[in-house]
Amino acid sequence: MSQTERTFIAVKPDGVQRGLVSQILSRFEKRGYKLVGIKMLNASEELLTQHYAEHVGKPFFPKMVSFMMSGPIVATVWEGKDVVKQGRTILGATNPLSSAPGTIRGDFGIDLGRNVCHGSDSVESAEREINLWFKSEELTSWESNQSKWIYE
Ligand code: DGI
Repeated sequence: MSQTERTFIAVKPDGVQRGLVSQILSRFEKRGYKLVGIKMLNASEELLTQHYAEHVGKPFFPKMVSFMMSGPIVATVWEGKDVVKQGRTILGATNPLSSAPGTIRGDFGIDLGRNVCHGSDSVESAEREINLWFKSEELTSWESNQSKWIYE
């Protein structure tokens, strides 16, 4: 499996407001994944409509977009073997009440509309989301000195 697989992970406005940014990102770092892009931004309605295109028209959509615009988001890109699937596991189930303890949402969330973080759900979504949130020059390519201690 490729060690250059990438995923898009975002700390939503509730995670930023609650001071959870470093705790969320450190779970990915400690697991051994490599951070290749990071920025803090206020997302526009246009960006969020593109990001959540599959949910446009659903009853919860307007409230979700206004929540996502209620404060800054920390957008990140992580690289490593199986990072898309493992990222979703680290985040936990979409609804925090169904998330296992030990996952981010299971440890830090209660309500579905305040689930703290976002993670791409497939390699294809990851590519789409990374291109949506980041310009190519905002992503870095670097060799981690730890990689030989993480990968056999
Ligand atoms: O990829 P996920 O964030 O795990 O889940 P998703 O793509 O199905 O939904 C995107 C976000 O939309 C999710 O993190 C929270 C919100 N959402 C999804 N379904 C509902 C919802 N919010 C409300 N209020 N009600 C829903 O049924």
